Amino acid sequence: MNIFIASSNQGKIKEIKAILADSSLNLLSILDVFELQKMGIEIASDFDVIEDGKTFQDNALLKAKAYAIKTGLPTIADDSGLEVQTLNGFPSVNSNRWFEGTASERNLALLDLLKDKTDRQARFYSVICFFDPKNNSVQFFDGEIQGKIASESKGSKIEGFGYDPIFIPEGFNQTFAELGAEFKNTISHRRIALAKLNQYVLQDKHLGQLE
Ligand code: ITT
Repeated sequence: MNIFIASSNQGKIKEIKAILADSSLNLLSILDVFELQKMGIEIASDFDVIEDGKTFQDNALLKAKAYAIKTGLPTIADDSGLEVQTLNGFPSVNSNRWFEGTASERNLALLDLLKDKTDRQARFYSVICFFDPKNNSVQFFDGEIQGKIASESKGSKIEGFGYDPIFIPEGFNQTFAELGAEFKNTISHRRIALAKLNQYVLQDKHLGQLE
């Protein structure tokens, strides 16, 4: 069962593949150039979708639909972000866009916004959209993980992407980057949303639609 991952973020693609490694799904992305070529699918490595939706759901749908139309494959897209309580949920859907610079520069900029704040509560939120171009069916699955923003960036040279070096999941005292991808993938917002997706596609009544 082929499913395309609608993402240009290599860290995210790697996580989605790792989380669903034990499922029966054959996951493809822009990185699988040869496999796609064999299937007669051409998609540029810089294929881009303008994410101008107001919500995670809007943007997840925009991405899933665009890649599904391009590839002809059932497609999943993840739209996700970090929401910091004392900043009224900022940066939320703009997590990848509010600051121009590298991920580590952005992490430092966020730490700077929080430098005098004692309330460090935050959450990661993910919405996965599943779009099947055969019948235009759309499904959404979500997941969240609560935690706090660290006082400094830690573990950036170890593993992870984005805000992983500054996010400490609830119940732990190390950042996601320090805890490592293998562990992160057992508890993350993305894991929770993808587990729901996996349940959905494995139900008999949906199997017939996917080849
Ligand atoms: P695609 O849209 O191509 O999938 P993107 O990185 O632009 O890639 P989003 O629009 O969903 O993806 O932006 C989500 C941003 O939120 C992401 O770039 C990270 O900065 C942050 N983020 C989301 N989940 C994260 C995680 O598990 N660890 C660290 N940062 C995360």
